[in-house]
This record gives sequence, C-alpha cells and structure tokens, in this order.
Amino acid sequence: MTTVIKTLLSVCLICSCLTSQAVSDVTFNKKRLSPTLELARQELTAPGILPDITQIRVETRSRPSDGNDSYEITRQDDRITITAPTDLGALYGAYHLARLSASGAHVPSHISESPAFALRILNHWDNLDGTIERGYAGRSMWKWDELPDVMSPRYADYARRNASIGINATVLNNVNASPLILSTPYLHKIKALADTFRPYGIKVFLSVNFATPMALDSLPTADPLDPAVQKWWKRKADEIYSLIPDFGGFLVKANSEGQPGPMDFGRTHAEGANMLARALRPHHGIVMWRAFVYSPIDADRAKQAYMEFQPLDGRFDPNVIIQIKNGPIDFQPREAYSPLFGAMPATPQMVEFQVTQEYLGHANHLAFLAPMWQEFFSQVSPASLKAVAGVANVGDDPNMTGHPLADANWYAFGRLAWDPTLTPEAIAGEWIDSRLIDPAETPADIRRSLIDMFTTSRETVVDYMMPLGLHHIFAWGHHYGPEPWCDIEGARPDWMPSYYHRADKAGLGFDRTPSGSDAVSQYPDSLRSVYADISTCPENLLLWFHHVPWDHRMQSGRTMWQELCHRYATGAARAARYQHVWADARPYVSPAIWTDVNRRLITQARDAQWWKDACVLYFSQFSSQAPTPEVYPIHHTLPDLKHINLGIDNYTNPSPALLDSLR
Ligand code: GCV
Repeated sequence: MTTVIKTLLSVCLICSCLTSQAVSDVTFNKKRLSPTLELARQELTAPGILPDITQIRVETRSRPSDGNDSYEITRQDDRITITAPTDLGALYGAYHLARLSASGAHVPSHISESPAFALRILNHWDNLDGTIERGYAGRSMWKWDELPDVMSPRYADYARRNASIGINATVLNNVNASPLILSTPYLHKIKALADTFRPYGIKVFLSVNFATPMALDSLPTADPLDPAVQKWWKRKADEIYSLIPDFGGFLVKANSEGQPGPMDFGRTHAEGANMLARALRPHHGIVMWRAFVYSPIDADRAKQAYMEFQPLDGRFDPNVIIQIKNGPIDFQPREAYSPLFGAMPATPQMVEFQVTQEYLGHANHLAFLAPMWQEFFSQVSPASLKAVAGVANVGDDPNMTGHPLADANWYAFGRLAWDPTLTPEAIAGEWIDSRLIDPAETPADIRRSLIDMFTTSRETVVDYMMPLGLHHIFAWGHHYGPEPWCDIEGARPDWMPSYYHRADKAGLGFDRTPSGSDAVSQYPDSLRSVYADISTCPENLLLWFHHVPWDHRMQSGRTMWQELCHRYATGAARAARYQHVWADARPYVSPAIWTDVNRRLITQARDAQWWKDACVLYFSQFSSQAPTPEVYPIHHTLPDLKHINLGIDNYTNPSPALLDSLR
C-alpha cells in the first residue's frame, strides 16, 4: 500500500493496494440483501481487502429482538465467517475486517465483539446558517439550502466513516438550537439525511429549543405543564415520526447560557424533560437532557450542575437520559470528573465528551484525546452509563476534520464508545497503521515514535496550557490563547480566568476543600478525603482543589512555583520536539498530509511558547520569584502579550502592528 493512496483516507477507509484482487467468494445466507447487507458486501468485495482470504460467508439471523450490534468472526485457513444477529452487526463485522486489512493486521481465528454502550452518538453544534459553534473544520456538512433536493455524496461518506468505527447516531444541529429546525420544511430535509444514514445504522436526533411552540406557532407559553404546550409537542413528535419512523429523539440545552427552559415558567428540569419524553415515548424516542447549567445559586461554578440536578434524582421519566460533560466546568484540558456521575442512582446518565478542540488548540494543535477519555473511564465505570456522546469535530473541509490528525480523535471517540477498555496506544496504533502509514514499509522505531507523539500529545497540551490542575485561563471568547489576566467589565465572574486561578501573594489555585468552596464534598467519601488533603490530592489536580502556597514542596522535590515553571517548560519543549518526530516520518507519510501537519506543528510549537511565556511571566508577579532557568529563552514580554490578546483571528491574520510587536 503506498502512502499516496492514504491521502485518500477521507473518502476511502479500505485503501489497500488497488492492484490486488478482491475476495473472490462472498456469500450470504440471505437471498435478498437489505441495504445494510449490500453495504457489507461492498466492503468485503472492495479491491485489495484481505489478500490471503478466498471466501467470506455472512450469516445473519436478523431477529429484531436480538436488537444488538454484536458479531462474531471465525477464520479457518483462508475462509472467514461473519455471524451476527442483525444485518447491522454483520456490517460492523465487515468494517472490522476492513480495519484489520487496511492496517495489514492478521485476522485471528476468532473475534467476538459487542458494544459497551447501545447509543454511541455524535453531537453536531451546527447552525442553520452553515456556521459551526466551536467548529474548526470549515462550515457545516449539512447544506440546508440544497436539501432535500440535492444530496451531497459526502452525506454517505460521513455515515460510512461513522459506522466504520461503531458510531450509531447523530444529533444534527447545535444545542443552542434554532426553533426552525422543527419546522415542516426542515423536517423534510432531515428526513432526506435520515434516509441516507439508515442503511449505515445511524439514527438521527435533533437538538430542540424549549420555547419552540412559542417561536414557531405563537403559543403564549412553553410551560411544560400547560396542556396546549403538551399537545403541541405530541403533534410535532407525530409529524416527525410520520416522516422518520426511526427518529431517535431530542437533545436539550435548557436554562443555560441564555437558552429557554422550564425554569422560565417556574418548573423543574424534570418537568420539562418529562413533557418532551411523553411526546416521544409512544414512538420509542428518548430525551437527552443536558446538565450543563449555570445555577442561579451563587456557588462555585464546579458545584452548580450537581446542586441543580442531584435533588431531582428519580424524578425523570425512563426515556430521559441526563447528559453530563465529563468534567464539572467545561471541557478543560484536564478536569476532575463531574461529581454528578454516580450521584443520581435512580436516573439514567450519559457522558458528553468534546471531540472538537475548543479548549485544546482548535485545528492547529495535535491533541490526541483517547488518553483524556480513558482517564474519565478509569474514574467513572462505563457500566454506570447508558450512552456516550461526542461533540463532533467534523465540517465541510476536504478532510472533514481540519487538522489531518484530528481524524484520529473522531476515530478514537467511536472506538472507545464501542469498547472503553481499548488503550490509547492500541487506538493510536490502529489509526496510524490504517490511515497514516503503511506499517509494512515503515521502520518500527518511526511507527513507535508516532504512537508516542499521539499518546503524549494531550499531556503536552496540558503542560504548556494549564498544568497541575489549572483551568479556564483562556483568552476571552475564542478559547485559543492564554489570557490569565483577562478582566472584562460587567462579565460573569465565573467566566473570568482570575475566578479560577485565584493567584495572589499566598499561592495559586482554587480552594475547593471544606475550608473553601467545599466542592470536594460532592464526591464519594473515599475520593473526598483524597482530594481534600493537599498531601494526597493527585498533583495533576492540585490547583483544581487547593490554593497552594508558592513554596509548597511537590513530589519531585521542587516547590510549586518551580514545578509550575518546569511543566510549562517541558510542555513547550515537547511540542517543539514533535516537529522532529514528524520530520523523521516524512518518507512514510503522504506528501500532502506531511506538509499540512508540519505547518500545524510549527504553529503549535510557537503557540506553546506563547502559553509558557504568558503564564510564567504573569504568575511570577504573584510568586515574586523569577522564572526558573529551564523556562528560558522567554520570547515575549508581558505587556506585548497583553496587548496582543492572543486570539485566533489575530494569530491567523496578524496585523502589521502585531507582527511588529512580536519582532
Ligand atoms: C454550544 C461552552 C462553549 C459553548 C457551548 C457550551 C455548551 O460554553 O463555549 O460554545 O455552546 O459550552 O456546551 O452548551
């Protein structure tokens, strides 16, 4: 397989040597192939797949009651059998073989797979005007003005890419939802997408605006206890299901960041969610109700979701799932897990990860996120969750993800949603082998260095942005560069970096112990005591839970100030080293991808310097200590950095004045 062929990765998952023969004999126990089995047949007869296999037999029982996506693959010499209870299971089996084939891996004698979560769903934050909130890969894939008459072939590509990694559902629109999405013309557009996605086993869901009855049909209220409102939603659900019989349901952001919700009418989240759930229930639809809220109670931001939702445990209808971000603040490079997980035993819960890199360098930085999600699953048992959602990093860029290596995050999300026990190394290896290099032609040490670059990259970003549990010291609005000094008059205090870092002459970090905000008390007892004690709190969360004196002695023997400098210096140095790893990989990667990634790695290394310089210089004003020698060279001065406001727009389109100030 040549590296050039792998440039086609966005359109071709099975990119084995095009000159190879297809498997000659692919048979099915069914006489008539469903659209899903037809897709499986296409995968299994693709040129070059499984060169040493001559026969593949697909046995499906299609008992809908089996209702699962499992499959078994058995191999005897050069013959393979895929057995599955459903056609979709067989398709997943075909994708499994395609993955093994694309990475040149051997097909073992027996494979048995069954997903850990029944619902593995992407959340798009796509707006109806074609923009994407926190999207860095172009504009929305959904061409609303063309749909349903014009169906881009990319819709099927998108479905295939999802299905090939086990994703089985998608929320098409932003949680900051336009009421228009539920208008009849839009429902016809959505039906066209759902029809395209169906053979791939992808169910469609929509984000809904809680006040839609008022906005679309001028009802005087959206009060969930008002019979006219209830009737409106029932009718709307009936209309949706008449067009899309397997429609999945609704995702709702209510009473958060200006979105309407039941609390506007004096009702609870449970009353709001249940009203929608009852409209969907006759059709087997579900409601995913987000716990990302800003409680009106004046409490530590990290405590608010728990305070608002935990008392509602047991009050939600069975077809409501509470969708909770992995951490209690907002997708920071590192957060403690949200204490709401496990705190509502009578309520189904699901986790929301962010695949798009809002807080991790957008599409400019390499941050392979499997380690972050794995860290979450090491704290929150997958068995306690009903589903996994990921905020998509997909747009209409030619490669769909902007940064060519960000495709690995989409891939990792799907693979972990299927099997949360997979290691980041294994996932990185799969992706690199099947979509970046030809492992047979790439020296083992180069392949190993690439895997290391991937698996260390998230920690590298943590180190140069927010080590030791620091969080939310991003520049205002775009969340790209550092702005620990940011102070916007009149803005919410809990959107200000100083609210989180609390730097003063005594130390750094947010005291969430019982003598501070006491957020530690929201965790189970065993963890509460660990987090509350500065001597047992994990150092990677130290400044999350404690206001730590500058001269506090760390495990390394350094003081906290020295350790902070060390982390910033190490992170920036590691980001710079990735360019060498990439340079060594050059002969084994397609030239177009190599050049694109190289450019982004240069940007990342430069940004890491900006982060290091900004944070070390800013915090040194409070520590009253000079940066340690390893932080040098320091390339910028604090006044310059403050003047620049390190925004992505400034950065990608620097003004002459900005360039001057950096010289
Ligand atoms: C969709 C953060 C992001 C917002 C996002 C919000 C949410 O605040 O910055 O862009 O809005 O989270 O998850 O609802």
